[in-house]
Amino acid sequence: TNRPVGVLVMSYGTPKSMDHIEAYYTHIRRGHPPTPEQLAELTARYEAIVGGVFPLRENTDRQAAGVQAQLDREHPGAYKVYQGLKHAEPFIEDGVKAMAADGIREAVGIVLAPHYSVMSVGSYIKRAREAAEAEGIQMAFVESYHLHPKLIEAIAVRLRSALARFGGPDEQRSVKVLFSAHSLPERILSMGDPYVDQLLATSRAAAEAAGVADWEFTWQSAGRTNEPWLGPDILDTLDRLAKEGVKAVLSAPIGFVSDHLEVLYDLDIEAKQFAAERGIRFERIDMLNDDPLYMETLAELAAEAAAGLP
Ligand code: FEC
Repeated sequence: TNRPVGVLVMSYGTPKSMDHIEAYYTHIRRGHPPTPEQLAELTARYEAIVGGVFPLRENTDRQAAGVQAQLDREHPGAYKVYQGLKHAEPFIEDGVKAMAADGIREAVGIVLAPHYSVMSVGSYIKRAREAAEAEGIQMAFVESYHLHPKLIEAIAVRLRSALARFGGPDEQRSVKVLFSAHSLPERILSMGDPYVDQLLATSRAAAEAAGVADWEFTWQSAGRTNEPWLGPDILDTLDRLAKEGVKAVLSAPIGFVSDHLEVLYDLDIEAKQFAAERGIRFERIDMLNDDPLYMETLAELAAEAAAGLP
């Protein structure tokens, strides 16, 4: 039979509307509803960025469509793309059920996050694998793609064009590039998790490709829990850089691929203001969103994973 191979494109998910923030937050907290204060605080952050539209949803939709279009160009009719979200509808399990309803027997899964941690990508894969087993679908997964040459090139292009905003070569040389990613609880270190090493490898490769000599890696968006999270946080890093006399920072949040809350609020509003208070000009590279090089990266990886299916 010539059934297409399913491609489950997985992403974090965002509320459908302002009314859905509580349900979304409760899901992130594994079923524990937020306090009214926590809910109000998160709602205020969304209000600051969205104006009624949740950009992550549109970006994930465009990325899924972009991967389908790229696969259709390379392998007409061979693949059908489905979406599965971690914390919102359509959930990962809904995506797997949709494949089963269409008669899909073989599928690959890929996450819209290039770096593997057992606490991030690992949990998407676990849920998809369990759902696929329940539906009798054979499934293979892309675990990470943090050094894919097209991904690195896409980031390098963004570094170069953002650096040009600061001025000529002399001004650009005085810019500190700050790569960042979502922090995770420190206990991943004792689990032998590849997350930190993969993020540093992406940073190094992208800096080299863009000719950036002066860079650091820092964390962002740590959760507000009692256990320790990976640091230093970007705000602490900015504070230190200000004391060292740095006047210009280019933020490169390579752990993320889309415009969404952790970029549009945590960086563009919170970190930018914090930097300004310390006399630092703070700019950010554009996110990948549905950049053609990124779509090609995902399509190539999906096809490679499919080739490994039994
Ligand atoms: O724009 C949007 O609506 C969604 C933005 C968003 C992205 C995102 C990505 C990652 N997270 C990761 C880990 C955690 C851990 C916790 C956690 C909590 C939140 C909360 C919000 C939120 N995350 Fe998220 N994350 C996004 C949004 N995240 C909102 C809850 C309020 C808050 O703490 O700010 C802590 C959970 C707990 O309480 O136990 C851990 C990781 C990523 C990047 C990889 C990926 O995209 O999957 C890792 C986008």
